[in-house]
Amino acid sequence: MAIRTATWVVFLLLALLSSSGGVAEASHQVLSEADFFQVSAEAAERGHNDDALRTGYHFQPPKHWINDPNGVMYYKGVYHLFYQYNPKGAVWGNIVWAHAVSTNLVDWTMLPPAIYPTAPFDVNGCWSGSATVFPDGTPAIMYTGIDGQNRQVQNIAYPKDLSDPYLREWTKPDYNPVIAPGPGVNATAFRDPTTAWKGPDGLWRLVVGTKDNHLGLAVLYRSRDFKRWEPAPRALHSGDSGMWECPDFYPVAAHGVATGSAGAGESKYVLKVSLDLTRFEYYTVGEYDHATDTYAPDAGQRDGDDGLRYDYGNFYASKTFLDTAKHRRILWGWANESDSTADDVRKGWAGVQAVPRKVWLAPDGKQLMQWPVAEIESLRGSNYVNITNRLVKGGDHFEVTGSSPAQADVEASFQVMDLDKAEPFDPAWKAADAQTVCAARGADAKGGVGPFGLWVLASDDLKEKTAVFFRVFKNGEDGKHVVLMCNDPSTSSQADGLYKPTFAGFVDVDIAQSGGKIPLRTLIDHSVVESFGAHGKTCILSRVYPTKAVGDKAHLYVFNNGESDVKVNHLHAYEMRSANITGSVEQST
Ligand SMILES: *[C@@H]1O[C@H](CO)[C@@H](O)[C@H](O)[C@H]1NC(C)=O
Ligand SMILES: *[C@@H]1O[C@H](CO)[C@@H](O)[C@H](O)[C@H]1NC(C)=O
Ligand SMILES: *[C@@H]1O[C@H](CO)[C@@H](O)[C@H](O)[C@H]1NC(C)=O
Ligand SMILES: *[C@H]1O[C@@H](CO)[C@H](O)[C@@H](O)[C@@H]1NC(C)=O
Repeated sequence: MAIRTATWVVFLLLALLSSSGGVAEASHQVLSEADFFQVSAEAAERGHNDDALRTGYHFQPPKHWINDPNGVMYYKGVYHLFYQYNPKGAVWGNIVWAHAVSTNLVDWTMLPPAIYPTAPFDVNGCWSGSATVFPDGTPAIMYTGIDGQNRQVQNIAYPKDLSDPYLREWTKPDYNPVIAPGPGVNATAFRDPTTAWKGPDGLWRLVVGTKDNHLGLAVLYRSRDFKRWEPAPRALHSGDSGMWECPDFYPVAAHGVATGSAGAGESKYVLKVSLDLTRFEYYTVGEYDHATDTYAPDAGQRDGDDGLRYDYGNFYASKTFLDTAKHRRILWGWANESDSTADDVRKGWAGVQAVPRKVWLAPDGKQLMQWPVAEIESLRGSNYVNITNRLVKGGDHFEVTGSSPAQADVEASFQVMDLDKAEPFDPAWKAADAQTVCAARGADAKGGVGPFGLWVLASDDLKEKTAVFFRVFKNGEDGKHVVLMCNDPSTSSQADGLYKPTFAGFVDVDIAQSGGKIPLRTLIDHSVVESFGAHGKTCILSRVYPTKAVGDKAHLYVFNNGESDVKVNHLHAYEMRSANITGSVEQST
């Protein structure tokens, strides 16, 4: 849950709206409709084309602010996505659980909010949480309520009508909260309960994120009846990285085989936490000791900011669930905007969800793999381009014409022709340095092997373009190549006031062994560039706001700014149809 934004949002809004009483109070800043339309009209005059930046197949409601995905689950043939939502404006505040359902993870029916403040235990907000599906197939939701004293407490909600596959209405028992912050627990840093799992002793367990000074903690609670919860004597895990939000804990097996709940006795587990301080997430792969109810990352796993990320870009507060229909684990994650709060207020919307991704353990057991769920491919249109075996000499680029690249799915495989041209890798570079290395050598900075890859959402004069690319280095110590994947949005827009960080991650592949080949898939969706390197080993989502490269004015190119030639073994660029979004988010009264 993104609470840190609250205060500065208020200041910005106050600055923005010198006029009427658009801002109520600190934790409930809302724009009145009148203010909203005034801001929108000014925007139109200044020539903004905000609607052209809305996504066609990345989940987003018609308007207003969204953040964390919540309570994701599969129930009776229906996928449920709940998400943090402000029903009154495009800034954080008034948080409820909005709700959408789908039978294919692509097309969505919007429903009125499922969980919203009604009782003393959530009167100041219904923040993030998770669904647990019991062995008899019925679900429950645990979420963080902000109570009358602004304490974060954990509440339970049950479906009112189990025969409704859409689970539109939820009941909150009077015995809430079921978990209140005990002695020694910081009541304003105690949130985001996980999906529960049953241990060999028959007790239910779940984890809540918290902190003790700078120590982030995943604290464990146990229950026999899902109603009375007792704190365990020790945390599941902890780390010196500040507040842990949105913990997610689940078993994984190799080869993408779906696994059950965290209690299923699998050998490997994943613990993911979202770091409130840096606004990044990391995960480790490790082992769960049922006897002590503690988790330990495997040797070699980096437990901290230098750790593995689902996504090295704009991706936060993520949450997985087990899709029992298709025996896979699916990951949802929130991508916030990279424009200013004033822009968001003007646009009337802020925040999207990344495409749902299947996650599984890599064969070497050292990291996860991710791939957009196959259902997304049903949106590929009849308009597509195929390129095979095309050589791109150092310094060259070419345009990929024939598809509609503002809303596209591009799959390519590149092959480096001369790996010996790789520049030396500095052994001092750690995983967390990927971004710095890439920022210092942007997409236009010539290299030995690379930068090569795609320019997406590019204008015809190339003044606007977002680069997704690779650079390859050679490690002097072991002679191995090191592959870096980057997203450089520094020239993505000619608009001012945008946040345009370079995002990057190393890709754990042996590129020499694969004959110099490295695959890339990039999903382009107007203001989203979501890329998957090496079949999903390294992923980067970036938000960009082109002013010229919009709609049918957007272009797609392959470029190579390295000394070594690169061959495009193949490239398929598909135009993507828009997802079918129906229903209404509005609360019926
Ligand atoms: C509790 O957490 C809040 C929010 O991060 C922080 O401002 C406060 O200093 C913490 N209180 C204590 C006693 O650590
Ligand atoms: C283009 O590539 C796709 C995917 O490999 C293939 O299914 C299709 O037949 C190809 N089309 C042409 C015209 O080569
Ligand atoms: C979109 O969904 C609605 C409601 O399910 C359905 O009636 C309509 O045919 C769908 N449209 C398309 C283009 O799939
Ligand atoms: C998304 O927005 C940018 C720009 O305002 C911030 O720098 C990020 O911290 C923020 N990310 C999250 C997860 O809140």
